[in-house]
Amino acid sequence: MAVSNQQIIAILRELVALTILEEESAQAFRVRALENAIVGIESETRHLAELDEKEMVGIKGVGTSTASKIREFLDTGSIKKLDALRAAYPPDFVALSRIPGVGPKTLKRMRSDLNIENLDDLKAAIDGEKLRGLPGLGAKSEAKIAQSIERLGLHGKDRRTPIAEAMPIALDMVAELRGLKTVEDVQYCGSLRRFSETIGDVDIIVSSNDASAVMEHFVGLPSVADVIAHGETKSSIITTTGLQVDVRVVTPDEYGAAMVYFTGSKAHNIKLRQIALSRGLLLNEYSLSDSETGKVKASKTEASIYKALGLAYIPPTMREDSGEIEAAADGSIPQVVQLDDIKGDLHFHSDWSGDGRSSIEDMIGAARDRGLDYISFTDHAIDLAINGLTKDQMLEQRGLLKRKRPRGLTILHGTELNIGRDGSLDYDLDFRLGFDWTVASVHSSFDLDPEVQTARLIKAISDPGVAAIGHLSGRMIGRRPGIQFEMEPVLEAALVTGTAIEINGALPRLDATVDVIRKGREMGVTFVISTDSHHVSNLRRMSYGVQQAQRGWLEPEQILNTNPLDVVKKFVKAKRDLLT
Ligand code: DGT
Ligand code: CA
Ligand code: CA
Ligand code: ZN
Repeated sequence: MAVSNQQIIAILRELVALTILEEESAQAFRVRALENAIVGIESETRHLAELDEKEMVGIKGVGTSTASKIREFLDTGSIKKLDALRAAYPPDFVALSRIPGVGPKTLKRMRSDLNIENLDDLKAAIDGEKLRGLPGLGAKSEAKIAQSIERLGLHGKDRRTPIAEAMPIALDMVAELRGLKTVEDVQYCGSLRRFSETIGDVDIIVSSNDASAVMEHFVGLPSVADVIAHGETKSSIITTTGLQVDVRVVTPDEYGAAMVYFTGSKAHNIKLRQIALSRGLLLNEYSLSDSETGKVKASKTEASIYKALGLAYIPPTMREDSGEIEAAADGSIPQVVQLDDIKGDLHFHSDWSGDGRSSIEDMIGAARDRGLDYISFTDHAIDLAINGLTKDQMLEQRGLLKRKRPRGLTILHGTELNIGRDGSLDYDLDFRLGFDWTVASVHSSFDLDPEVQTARLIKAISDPGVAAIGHLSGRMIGRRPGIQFEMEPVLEAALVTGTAIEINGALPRLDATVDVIRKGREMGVTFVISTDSHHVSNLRRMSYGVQQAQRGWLEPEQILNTNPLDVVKKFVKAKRDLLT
């Protein structure tokens, strides 16, 4: 099967990460060239595999050197330069570059002066107070690096992969396997299907009567770096990015039972098996059967298995043994939000924002394609360096949007405000009240004390010109821990002022966190699920936001944008009436 653009982007991303190490700078010319190429290819609708080098160079951002590397990859399955870089910088060493405070120059020094090759070496150097002796570092930066390691939960061999890195790889492999003629169905399972923030390994289940063909194809995929096991019905590989993927092939008859088993969680499975035993049944990865006669009661679909166990169906995102089985048994399990319930998107950028990458027209087209009833453009407000819009630009945009009347789609004019260090906001209150919708977010000062952050958030929440708080913690999973704040007072303030808390569907964010959603659900806080799209390809994040909401057991009634537009407008007005 042809190499997909997504696979090429993955390879280029790896090249970027390794080139930064080699050049000792993220600003180096070669790094920028590769990054520009990635941006261009992300917007490209043609298959690169079908283009020659000249046509590739025609894509915005793609230079001749990158084009020839892509061609080399397509022709030979590898790139000599990349192979050399991989040899020079093994995955354990590259992993160190993800630690905040460890730049490429520091990393090189650590290696040359202290022989640091992996996390264990680095920890030993920190314990021995050796880092502080390196040029440019001191006791303070040593402590900061130690804290980053602690907060990110990077523990040597059991390194976990952020969902944002694992998901595209899994989706790609699922698509590859689905393309095989003998494959009836494919599903990624395990922690990824439960939508965990970090993934140990990816587990893929394939329904097919021709296991060996599936195995053969799988271990030969271009993103495979190492084959750990290649069996008749199961194989394990390591991808070029260092992620393990297990694939198992089952017959169509066993598919449902296998999905239940390999989706887990383990604790959920153990409880299911106990329920089965109490009913004289046996549950394993092949079927649910009568423990005495062996007669199969259910196996083809997950739904049939839950039903035969006397349980309501439990969505994968809820299978954590946190009360869902008991709730499914007594009929009290919440009917959590589904993608179909969502009517609009209220956090949406265009290329008027410095970091936006699609035009207003293209973003409107994408929203219509998704069948949304309403959107609110929320380009960045002035205080965000480089990216933000002046008052005049905002007014110009408002006028322009007023003239657009796409059929079936209502366009609101909003903005994404920046919550300053002290909770202050962009523009003045009158100007803020001129928008139809506003989302206010933290984009700076991540390291303040929790009391200060709490007061900061509450101040922003108390502003009548703020309809919602965007990506509440500001975290980037696996890269930045996000602000620390006291959850209850913040949620309480949102509740009493009538301010929505966003569930941001960008995979690196998934913010609000599950803890916040569960607590807010209990308290009766209103949430809004948003994509924070900066490009037409980002609209798929709505499904990720929905899955995050499901993990918090959230029902559509508590989510603002499951409602028609007039309810959204009333929500904004009610807060303004209350506070002005
Ligand atoms: P991960 O990979 O660490 O992010 O987490 P999972 O949940 O994907 O765990 P993994 O890959 O070890 O196993 C996939 C699923 O297989 C797991 O969620 C439940 C099932 N499973 C694995 N080992 C056991 C076991 O010993 N007992 C039971 N009942 N289920 C298991
Ligand atoms: Ca797994
Ligand atoms: Ca596994
Ligand atoms: Zn945004």
